Amino acid sequence: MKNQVLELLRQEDGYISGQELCERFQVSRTAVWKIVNQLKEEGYGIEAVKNRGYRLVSVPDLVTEAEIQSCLHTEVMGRNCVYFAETDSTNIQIRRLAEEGAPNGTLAVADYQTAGKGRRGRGWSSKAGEDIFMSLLLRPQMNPANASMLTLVMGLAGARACQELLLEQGCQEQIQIKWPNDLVWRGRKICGILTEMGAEMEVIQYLAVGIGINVNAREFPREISDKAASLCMALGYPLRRAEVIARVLYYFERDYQVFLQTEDLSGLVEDYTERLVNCGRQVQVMDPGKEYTGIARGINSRGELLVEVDGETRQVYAGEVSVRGIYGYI
Ligand code: BT5
Repeated sequence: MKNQVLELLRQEDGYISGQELCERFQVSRTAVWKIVNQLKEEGYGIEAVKNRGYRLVSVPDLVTEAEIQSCLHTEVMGRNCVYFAETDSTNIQIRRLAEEGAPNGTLAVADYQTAGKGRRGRGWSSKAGEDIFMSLLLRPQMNPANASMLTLVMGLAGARACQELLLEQGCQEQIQIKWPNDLVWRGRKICGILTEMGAEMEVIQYLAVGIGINVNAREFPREISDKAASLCMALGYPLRRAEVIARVLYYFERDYQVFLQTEDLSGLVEDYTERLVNCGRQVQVMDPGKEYTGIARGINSRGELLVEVDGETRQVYAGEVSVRGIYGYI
C-alpha cells in the first residue's frame, strides 16, 4: 500500500486529505499516518496540514520498489520489482529469481553492487547511491540464437531515455550507442549492458538483461577515469535515478514489443543506426586470430555491425570492436 500512497501523493499537486486516503485504501487514519511516517523516514518531504491533508514537497533520490513503482508507465516491465540496498550483482539475483519462478518483466535493482559484472569476466564498478544497476527478467518464446539482439534493444531504449531526459532539461548533449553494448557521451562510456541466458535443450528458460547507467557519479576509479562519464557530467546537475529507470523501462517495453513481432531488429534498425557512434568511422575489429580495420556503416536486422573493408561489406556478429577516437583508440 505504501507504493500506492506514494503514487497518489506524486500525482496530486495539492493536498490529499487523510480521509480520502483512508477511504481509498479502506484503512484507519492511524494506518495512513504510519505509512506517511515510514515515507518521511525514507527521506520523502511530506507536509501535513490540519484540515487539508498531506502534500509531497520533496522526493529523495532512491531506487526502492516504492519509488520506482510510483514513476512507472509500463504494463509489465518492472511491475514486479525486487530492491537490494546492496547485492553482488543484479544479473546474479535475476538469475536466482528466474530459477525460483519469478515472472516475465521482473526487475532487480540495487543501490550498490559488490561484484558487478561486465562481459567476458570483466567487472562493472559501482559506488553506493549514485548510479543505476538493474536487470530485467524476460521469458520470450524464441530461438536462443536471437537472444543477443536484446542487448541492442536495451541499448536503444537506454539511449532514447537518456537523450530525452537531457533534452527535457534543455541540454543538447548527444547520447550515442557504441555497438554492441555501450552508451557514450563525448566518447566516454556512460552505460554498459550485459545479457545472459538460461536455456535448456534449445529452449530459453529466461534472459537476464542487465544495464548499468552512470547517472550521478562525478568520479570514477583511476583505471576508467579517462573513459567513463555520467549523465550528471553531461547535464551539470544530478537526475533522480528512479525517473531514469522508469523512462528506460518505458522505452524498453515498447521496443521489445516491436522486436518480438519479427524476432529481429527490422523495426528498430533505423532508430538504432541514427544513434550509432560507430557509423562512418574507422573501427578495429578484434576477430580472434585476425584483427582488421574498416569503416562501420550501420547494423543489419540481425544486429550485426556492417563494416566496409576494401569495398566489401563484412558482418560482425559479436565481439570486440574499437572505434577510432573513443576510449583512447587512435
Ligand atoms: C559492460 O561490459 O559494459 C556490461 C556492464 C553491465 C553492468 C550491469 S550493472 C547491472 C547488471 N548487473 C551486473 O552485474 N552487470 C549488469 P564490458 O563491455 O565488458 O565493459 C566492462 C568495462 O567497462 C570494464 O572492464 C571497465 O573498463 C569499464 N567500466 C567498468 N565500470 C564502469 C563504469 N561504471 N562506467 C564506465 N565504464 C566502466
